Amino acid sequence: KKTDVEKVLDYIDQHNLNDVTKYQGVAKGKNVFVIHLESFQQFGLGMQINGQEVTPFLNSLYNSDSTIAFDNFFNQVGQGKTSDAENMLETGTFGLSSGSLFASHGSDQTFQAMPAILHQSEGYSSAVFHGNNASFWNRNNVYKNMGYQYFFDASYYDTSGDKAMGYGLKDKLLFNDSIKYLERLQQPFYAKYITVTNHFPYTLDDNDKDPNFQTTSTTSDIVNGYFETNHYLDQSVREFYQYLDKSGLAQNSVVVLYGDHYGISNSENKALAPVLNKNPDEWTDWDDQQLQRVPFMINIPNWHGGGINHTYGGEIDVMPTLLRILDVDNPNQYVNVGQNLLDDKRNQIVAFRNNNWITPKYSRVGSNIYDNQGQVIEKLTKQQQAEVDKIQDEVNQQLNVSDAINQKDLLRFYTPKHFTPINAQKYNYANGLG
Ligand code: GP9
Ligand code: MN
Repeated sequence: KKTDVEKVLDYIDQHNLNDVTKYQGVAKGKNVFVIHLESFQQFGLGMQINGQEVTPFLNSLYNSDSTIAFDNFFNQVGQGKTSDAENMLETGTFGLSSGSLFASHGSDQTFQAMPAILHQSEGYSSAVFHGNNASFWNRNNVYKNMGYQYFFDASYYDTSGDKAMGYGLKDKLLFNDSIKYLERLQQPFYAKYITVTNHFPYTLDDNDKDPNFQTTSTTSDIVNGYFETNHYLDQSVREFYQYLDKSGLAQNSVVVLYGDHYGISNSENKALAPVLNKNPDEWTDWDDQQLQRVPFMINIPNWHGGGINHTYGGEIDVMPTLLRILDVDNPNQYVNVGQNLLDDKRNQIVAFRNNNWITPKYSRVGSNIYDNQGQVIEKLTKQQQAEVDKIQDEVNQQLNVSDAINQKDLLRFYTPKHFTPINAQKYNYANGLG
């Protein structure tokens, strides 16, 4: 009888891809910036409102040949929202089927996460910059178990007066006021920036609004506000890139940008549909699923050879992908349930936390199976039924293996050959010394 760990390792052996792909090592040894674009969905990219691009800078990154971009990349978060996205990107496992893994397990979970892997295998230092309190989503405890050396939370910035909004320091200030800490980090570093301004209910102080950007005039303040905070977020990232260029950091860095989950919930569909040139009366839950796309971009300044990759994938696939573009040794020794986005042997099955899924051919939303044009397939042929059943099995297995790892904290019993288990006591974020 196999132990739980053996079953997990068997799954990973047959599910992980280990081909050397086109971009293997393309960013080896570079500083890694991870920019978490809060609540930013793919449909914002390329959108024009009243003749103005909503996110001109992100559009330029997306279309640049210095960027490997994805247009069928989906968020796969559960109730843990931002914290589920962080968990997927840095541990290669899903959040929980309910609640937040960070909150319920994070304080004493055994992680073998990206900051620790990159530090031990490639000598990276690591930091998170986030304008909210350290205890939100239990991050101050989780990050120590992930091996983050530094966590520059709200206590490191001046958040007085109108400098903070909603969940913390406004994004333009986060990128600017964190520079004095970033410049102290030993290179190469892995630095994650978690933005907050583009967060429900998407309000902006008047003096943060761009007078040249005229947002939509739908019946929903949420929808109208969303494009304003999208635009603000875009300006924040542009200003950060100006710093990267001026400081020379752009030369030896790779910038990973991703949207963490949807921003507009389907309660606003009536107002959103016309903005997307859709008829609100024809909107189905297939359309809702289509909007679960979020941007994922790997931008390497002054490098050429990128392009838009149409593979179907999601947040669970980011870790195996980054391990390869950074050329980390023997990437398959690190437990994750994803598949390298750059490997064309991928099964292109995107599992959602609620057991729904999407592939290039079909998608399942609740009790409906849709074709890729959004038509419900009322009567599946035997052949289609067999295909759909196989996809569902893959989805259930991927989620079950992930839940076994997290619910039973199985990494206590498996340590990669050259990995030293993390000792959380080593980290003290209060005075910023790792
Ligand atoms: C909280 C911020 C927002 O610090 O990350 O989190 P979310 O509400 O998206 O989970
Ligand atoms: Mn979020």
